Amino acid sequence: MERATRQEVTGDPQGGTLGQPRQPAIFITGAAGEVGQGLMGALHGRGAEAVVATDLRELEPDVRSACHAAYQADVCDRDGLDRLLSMYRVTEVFHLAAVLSTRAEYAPEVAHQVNVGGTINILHLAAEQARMHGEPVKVIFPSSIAVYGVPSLAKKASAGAVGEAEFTRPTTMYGCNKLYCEHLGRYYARSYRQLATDSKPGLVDFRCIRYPGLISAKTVPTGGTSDFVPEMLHAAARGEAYTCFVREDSRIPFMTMPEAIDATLKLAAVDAATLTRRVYNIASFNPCAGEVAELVAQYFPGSRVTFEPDPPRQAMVDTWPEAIDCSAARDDWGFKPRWTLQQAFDEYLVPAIRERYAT
Ligand code: VAH
Repeated sequence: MERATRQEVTGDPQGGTLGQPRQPAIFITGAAGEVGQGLMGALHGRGAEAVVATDLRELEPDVRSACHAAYQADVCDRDGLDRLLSMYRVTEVFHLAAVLSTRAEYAPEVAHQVNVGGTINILHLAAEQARMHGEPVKVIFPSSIAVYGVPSLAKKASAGAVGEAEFTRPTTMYGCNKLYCEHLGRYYARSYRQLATDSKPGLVDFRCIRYPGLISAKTVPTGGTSDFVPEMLHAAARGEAYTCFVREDSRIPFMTMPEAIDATLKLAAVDAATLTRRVYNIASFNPCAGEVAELVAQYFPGSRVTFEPDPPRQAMVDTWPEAIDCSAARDDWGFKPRWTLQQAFDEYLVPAIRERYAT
């Protein structure tokens, strides 16, 4: 088991010396991932608490330079995390480390270890930090539309915008993991060690966003099943042909990475009193793969997209809803999409991806 090793420390590595108050810190796991890189960029320069970033992989120099301290650490290594964070007073955790849905179907037990074992380590760490410092610790957790398991294509077509509590019968290990972690988060927020004499409710302020498929112009997707849209766009921008692994009519909710990061930070910042639930759906648009291919062809006329459905991956996508109801996020904390799909292409995806591949 890889131990937390200090990769590079910028700023005061001790986070305060013995006897002095520990430095307040925002802790990020999975900082080298697509969402992690987007979040690090958004947090950089916000001037809030120190940002302590970790990932199993080495962090890129620009990610390292955007934070107070960066470490290679394994979320499955509870002792290593405890040692690492004993130097800080953790006020907030963005727990992004995960094995995504496609990769999870090749090593489901590893996915369970990371996605569930890692999350329970983070929730435990947050509870202990909160108990030590006398303040609740926010844990911001990305769930996914993979928690849904719509039973048939007919039901998928007729279901309309699906609410948070509907069809939560996932058929993937990743979806099972994420759904269970949503329940774990509620437990740590409301009932943690409820029979213990020193039980203290409210130690963990768990807040969860169910991400749809995410499209980033800056990072190339890996390991996801919703990645057919970003993969198609990046291939076109590189001038490469793309063979799409789902049917043209495959339709699920999506949003751009900047919108997902904005929503995540908004949920993290909002007053807890305004929240009526722990888990929120968010999404911006829900194109089918064929509609995305048509848009890609408009901006990249030389693009060559063919459709060769991969049956098992297609079956996973077919269990995810065409649309999700985001009214709870809208009503509780003012979530609203920034772009339609066309606007996203015009104002973010195409300009940013052209710049990415030009340099
Ligand atoms: C995945 N990007 O493809 C994730 C997503 C809907 C699935 O959460 O695994």
